Amino acid sequence: MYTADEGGDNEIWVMNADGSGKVQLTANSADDLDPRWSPDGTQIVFASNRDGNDEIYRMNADGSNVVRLTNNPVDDREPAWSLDGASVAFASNRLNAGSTTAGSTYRIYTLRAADGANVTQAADTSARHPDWGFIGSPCDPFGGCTQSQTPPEE
Ligand SMILES: [Ca+2]
Ligand SMILES: [Ca+2]
Repeated sequence: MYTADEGGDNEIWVMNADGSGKVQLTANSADDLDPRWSPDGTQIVFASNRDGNDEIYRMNADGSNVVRLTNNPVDDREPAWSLDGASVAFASNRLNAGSTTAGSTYRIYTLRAADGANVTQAADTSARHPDWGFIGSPCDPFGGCTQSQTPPEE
């Protein structure tokens, strides 16, 4: 899956690993960016400014059934599914989880993937480009790496 600007704005496409079978999933004059697969491969989250500013959206893997998960005048970008598919982390320049006022920095928030509810601030620190860690990883999704990563002994 990738984004491409072929006429003034970005669209989301999927293709096979060998480059065959290209399918365009979005078609509009706004920027559609940052697509990420759901863990089960059935849905995609992405960011788009189709409604005037950056919001988080979810759609089926074939581009159907687009659902807007955020709705506010601040920037919401860079979504990433949790490993259980229940939540989406994203970067926003809102002042705090409940605010619709833009601040001076981006922080990481999470919301419920089903409907965009339960917006929660993940960490009170300037951050962007969230992703989730795997269980057993030495790196917490938001807290950084807490264990030293030494090579396994022979
Ligand atoms: Ca577009
Ligand atoms: Ca927004």
